[in-house]
Amino acid sequence: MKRMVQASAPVMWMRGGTSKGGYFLASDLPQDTEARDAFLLRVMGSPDPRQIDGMGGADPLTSKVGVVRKSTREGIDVDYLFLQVFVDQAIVTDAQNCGNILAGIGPFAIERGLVAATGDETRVAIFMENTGQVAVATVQTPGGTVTYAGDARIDGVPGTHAPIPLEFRDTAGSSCGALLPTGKAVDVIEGVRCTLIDNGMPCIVFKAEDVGASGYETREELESEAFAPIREKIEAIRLAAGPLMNLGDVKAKSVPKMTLVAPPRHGGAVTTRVFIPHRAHASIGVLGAVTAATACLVEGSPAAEVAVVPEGRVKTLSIEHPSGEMSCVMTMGETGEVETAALLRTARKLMDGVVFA
Ligand code: NQM
Repeated sequence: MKRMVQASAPVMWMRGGTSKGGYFLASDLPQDTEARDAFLLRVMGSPDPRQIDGMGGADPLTSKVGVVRKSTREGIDVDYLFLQVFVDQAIVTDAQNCGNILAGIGPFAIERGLVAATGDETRVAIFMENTGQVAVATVQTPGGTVTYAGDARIDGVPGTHAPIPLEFRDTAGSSCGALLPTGKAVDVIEGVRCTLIDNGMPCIVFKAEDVGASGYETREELESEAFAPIREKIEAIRLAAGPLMNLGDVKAKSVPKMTLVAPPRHGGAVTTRVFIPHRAHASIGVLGAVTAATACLVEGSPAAEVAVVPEGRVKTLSIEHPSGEMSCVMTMGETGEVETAALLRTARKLMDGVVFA
């Protein structure tokens, strides 16, 4: 019997960092996962490469959903579940987190009355349900109201907006069970030296030159016909590495992300180009950047070989990407592990209303 799809739901559409998507209260979505996913596919217009019959922007970076509820956990304000709605396949997955959509969660939670503003700034503690970890976002709330206007600039987004600093702690092994799920700095897969790593996002990090790329390509070049043989090689590495990373068969999964690294060109720590995993990222994901920065700190890894890493217990690693850079402030623990990571994002409310499936 064909199931009925829920007809509509209240939603806020927001840009979070360099991504965009629908922000829902958990109570406004179907509680049954299958019904929820059927609703969200209709909302986004998937599967269809153009998402012409829905809200999605025909790009994985604009086909995203944040589901938010008030938390019952000690010291936590809200719980956030991230859902990636595939563009050209009927798949909705919670198998990855998203630090860009995370940037909109604090403002959304305050706007919906789940969190009270506490003065000019409001700190929102967010439990990330996908990986069971906590992030703290600081939202500008002058006069007790969220403001999106400000002077902060992030690469990949035109103009300036209110700053939303994000802090992460203990993100190692978020989905793979350990920072280095194979226990090694280097695994050779399909003849390529790779680091299988997860500091908030499962990633495979390897030198661009080892797959025949420069590492300085534009997004268009990475997605061009001429690059197809390299993309095939990269996908072969991904499929072989998935089970080694405790992720099982990753054929229909959006992780691990494939991170090509090369020496920095603009005074940063490292240059990156990322496949997420089949489209090329226009910049880099937030937890993807934290993980790439962490790879630069793993002794003997391909990333460490090309990176320029600053001294000190607190290090700012500028991760260069196709539309600029993302600065990750990493605090190291006593034994050289990454204890916390912090970075700057912005977000903007685009519409608040009702979406129809
Ligand atoms: O890594 C895209 C994005 C992301 C993920 C992706 C992200 C993160 O830019 O935390 O933000 O890697 O699929 O939204």
